[in-house]
Order: sequence, then structure tokens, then C-alpha cells
Amino acid sequence: MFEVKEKPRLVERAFLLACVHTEKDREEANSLLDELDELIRNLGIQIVGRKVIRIRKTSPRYMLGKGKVDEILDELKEVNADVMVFDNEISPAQQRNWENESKILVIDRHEIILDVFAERAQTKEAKLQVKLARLEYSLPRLRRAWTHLGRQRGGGVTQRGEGEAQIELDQRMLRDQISVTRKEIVQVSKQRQTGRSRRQRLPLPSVAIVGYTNAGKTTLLNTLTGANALSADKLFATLDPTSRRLRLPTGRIIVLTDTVGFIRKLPHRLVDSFKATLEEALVADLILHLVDLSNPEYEAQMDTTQKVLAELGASDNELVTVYNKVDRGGDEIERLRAKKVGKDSVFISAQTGEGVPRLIDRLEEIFAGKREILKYLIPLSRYDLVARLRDQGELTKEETNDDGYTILGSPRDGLIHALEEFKVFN
Ligand SMILES: Nc1nc2c(ncn2[C@@H]2O[C@H](COP(=O)(O)OP(=O)(O)O)[C@@H](O)[C@H]2O)c(=O)[nH]1
Ligand SMILES: [Mg+2]
Repeated sequence: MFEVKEKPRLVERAFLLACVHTEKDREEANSLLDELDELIRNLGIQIVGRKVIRIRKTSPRYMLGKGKVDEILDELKEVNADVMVFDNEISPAQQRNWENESKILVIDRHEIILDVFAERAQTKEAKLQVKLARLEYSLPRLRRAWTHLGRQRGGGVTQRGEGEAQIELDQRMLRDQISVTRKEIVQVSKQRQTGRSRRQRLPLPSVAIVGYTNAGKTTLLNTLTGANALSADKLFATLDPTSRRLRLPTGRIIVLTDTVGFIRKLPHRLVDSFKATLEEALVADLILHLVDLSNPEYEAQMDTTQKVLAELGASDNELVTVYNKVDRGGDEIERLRAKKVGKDSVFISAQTGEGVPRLIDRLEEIFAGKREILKYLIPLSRYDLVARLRDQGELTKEETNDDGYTILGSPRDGLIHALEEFKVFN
């Protein structure tokens, strides 16, 4: 049933290629390549070259004509690429032909996106959706969708298969697995609907940063938490590497999560796995919808984001729209800013930090309103309670005197009971 064809290929140097039919498509192709570039770098793979090529008609063998193919093959050698990524969707035959000619791994945008989702999927349903998309992708190719083994094993290491060599798959077996996985998904989503409210799981107030790839989600997370996000950290992170704690100026601690980004021209077959992967981020108390104002398509992107959030049942979550990249200036940005600035929209530059204090104020206001601040007098012998309040970011004010600690704080469920007997009524 399985046949091992070759040894695992470890890749870390990618060459990107996009084909267009007319000159006027070149600009858009370039901006799509920017996005692909970002997705690939997030997987820990270096970009060593990229090209947009105009073709007159699609060649069934290679997509490009033979002359161009030779040119590209030379270039791949020159930059020592070990994987080529097509931004266009390529047929299974084209993929095989390119691999035979180049002797390196050749994949398309589709496989990169699948891999990004695979990395982000944490709930059972999300994992199953990604598995299904992988199997469906594999069916006409009769081999497993590519995946990187990246960070857990040392970063930038990539290969096809799941820790195995490239494998030829049996079509009948794939079909069976697809139908089993579909049934599992139906099962799991039923359980979820009858399950407890997904909101109750997080111990700290939480914020999900939602938006398109390239909107600046990672930059904002880093600006807010002062971290440098870090391939190095990711290597060792045992917890979700995309979540960080942030201590607000008044001492409250919140958790910020960088969600899987929306992707332009998301292949239709990947819509379900995208939604399932995003959904898990929506346990958040607050959603920051991050918008790249410098993108000419930002309005359409906002519409899409809102639509998907609504479909995922996130309409109840509190939401603040954060318009990013105001440092790019422009009259349009200024006009919009004058018009839209308000309670639920903030204008920032995640890169320069402009407007970020205002955003932090907003976070402070929102979370301060969420829980009552209570007063306690805690005996000196129970310093442990004070420490716990502080660790959880629920301590607003502390004074020590002979009677004990006088505390202002807003404890959550766990601590509120332990503190009950020390409550001061005033
Ligand atoms: N000019 C400008 N560029 C930004 C800003 N925020 C992010 N970027 C850039 O936009 C690109 C994408 O940012 P990133 O945080 O990786 O986006 P993500 O895909 O949403 O995580 C990077 O090149 C950032 O340097 C900003 O406020 N101003
Ligand atoms: Mg990012």
C-alpha cells in the first residue's frame, strides 16, 4: 500500500514564482507574492528569490514554455534553492514534471496555506478539517501534501510527508480516509454545539488579534508586549507560541493571541479548515480587528473579516477596529481618521508605536468595566492570597499596615471564594 520512494528532503531555501497573462496583472501578482513570502517565512523558511513571469498561454507540461523553464532552472541553481513555490495552482502533472527537472521540491500556494493551518490548528475540529483538506489535496496527486517539520525539531527544516519519506498513496485508501474524516467532523461539531460555552476556559482576560496576513498582527503583538517574536522563542515554546501576556499600566494582566491570518484568494477547498482554525481564537473576551489601511483593498478585506466572524458566531464578542499603518500617511488615511475615530476604532502604527498608548487605554477601559473592583483586608499571615492576586493581574492597589494588607482588586472565580471572608464593606 505504501511505497517509500526517496529519503526525506530537508528544505530551508525557497524560490517563489508567479505566472501572469498580462502586464497589468503584474502588480497584483507581486502583492500576492508579498503575502506568500510572509506565510513562508512564518514557517521558518528563508526566501532566496522570487519572480513574476508573463506567459502567453499555459503549457500543460510546466505551465511555462520550455525557454522560461530553463531560465528558472538556472536561477534555482544559482541561488541554491531547495524548494520552489508556485503562487498559481499547478496540476499534479506539472508539479511532477518540475520536480523531475529541478530535482528539488516543487509545491504551490495551496500547500503552504495548508501547512500554516496545520500548524495553527489546535482543537479537534480544526485538526480534522486540516486533515480532510490535506487528504483531498493528496487524492489526485497520490502523495501526501507537503508539510514542514519546522520549529519543534530545530527550525527551518522541511519535508514532505509526516516525518516520513515521500510516499505514494493508494487512491482507495485515501477515499476511505476522506469519508471517515468527514464523519468524524460531523460528530465533533455536534459535540461542540452541545458542549459548555467555549468562553469559560481561559483563566485570564483575553484578546484575539484578527486580520489579514500582513495587516501587522505580529508587529502589534510585539509592540504591545515588547517582545521580539522570535524564531528562537518559538523553538522552545511549549505553550501556544502565538499567545503572550501583557501587563496593563494599572497592573491587570491580559492574554493577547495572534490568530491565523485571513488570506487573499483563499482556495475554496481550504475555507472550512481556515474557519475551524480561526474559530478557536474566538474564545477571547475581546477581538481586535486589525486593518491595514495602506492596502488599497482594505475595505473589501474588512467586509470579508466581519462576514467570517459573524459566521463563526463571534457577533457577541466585544470588538474594536484597529486601523494600522497610519505612518504610511496619505490624504485618504487622514480623511478616514477624522471621520471614523471613536470609541470602537483606534488608529495606530504598530511599527512606530503612534497611537498605541490610546489602544492600551482602550484595553484598560474595556477590562476595567468587565469586573467590579473589591476591597479586602487580608491578614499578614495570608500573604499567599496577595501574591496570587498579583500574579493573576487582578491586583489594583496594595497597602500594608499592622492589621494586614489593604487591597483593591478584581479577582476572578477561583480567588473570589478564597477571599470572601476578608471582604471589606464600605
Ligand atoms: N509602515 C508600516 N508597516 C507595518 C506596520 N505594521 C506592520 N508593518 C509591516 O507589515 C508587514 C507585515 O507585518 P506582520 O506583523 O508580519 O503582519 P501579520 O501577517 O498580520 O502578522 C511587515 O513587513 C511589517 O513590518 C505599520 O504600522 N507601519
Ligand atoms: Mg504574523
